[in-house]
Amino acid sequence: MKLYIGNKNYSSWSMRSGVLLAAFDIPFEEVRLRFDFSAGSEWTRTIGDISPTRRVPVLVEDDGFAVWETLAIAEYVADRHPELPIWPRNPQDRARARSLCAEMHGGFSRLRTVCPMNIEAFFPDVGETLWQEDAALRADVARMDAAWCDALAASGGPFLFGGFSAADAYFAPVAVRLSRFGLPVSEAAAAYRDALLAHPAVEDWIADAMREQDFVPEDEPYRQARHA
Ligand SMILES: N[C@@H](CCC(=O)N[C@@H](CS)C(=O)NCC(=O)O)C(=O)O
Repeated sequence: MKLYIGNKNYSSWSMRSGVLLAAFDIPFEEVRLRFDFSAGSEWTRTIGDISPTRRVPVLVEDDGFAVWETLAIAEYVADRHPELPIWPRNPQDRARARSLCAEMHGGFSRLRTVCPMNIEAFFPDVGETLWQEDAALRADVARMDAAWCDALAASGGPFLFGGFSAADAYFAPVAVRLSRFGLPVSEAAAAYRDALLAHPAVEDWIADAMREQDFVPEDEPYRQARHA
């Protein structure tokens, strides 16, 4: 099957699906579509044929069956691989993991808006100013910190439900945002952030993103050019 993704540097939703498949060693072909939304670009010419929402990620089976939306991709992959603990095995842990993914899917909007993922760039000054001035950002991070700490305390870590699961893939881009913007979190949350960043599937994604060396103005609220 193929996983269509956007720029690895910017596409947090692509990262969730890509990291999930890689973490569980599920074979797939990665197809990158550069975020170039101009008329005639590869993205503009092809995205409508691949994705009904014109968004990535999209998982496409060899027979053409497509699954879009990150949460649906995680569920589909888990259905296809019941032998893998993509979701925690315990029903209550599984429910918690799904709650956290759903919360991530629809929530934390301030964090997502003001601290967009940009793997190759570090904005500690921007992060510090945002932290001082933006109460909604602080509230998002506080809620995330509490949710992580509750799960880690119950499981004993190092990941939210012990071993790596779909919930951790969901928070991998958040670990990047926290580190790139230097946002403060509790000790336990910081250890989890670092465990996420050190997971081989996350490290591989980050290494690929660093190699992209691309600049997409639409995804760059804090830079006018690379290395600016
Ligand atoms: N809810 C969707 C969000 C997907 C999404 O917003 N993808 C972004 C890239 S991270 C995208 O394709 N943006 C292109 C556009 O908005 O035209 C999911 O979970 O997959």
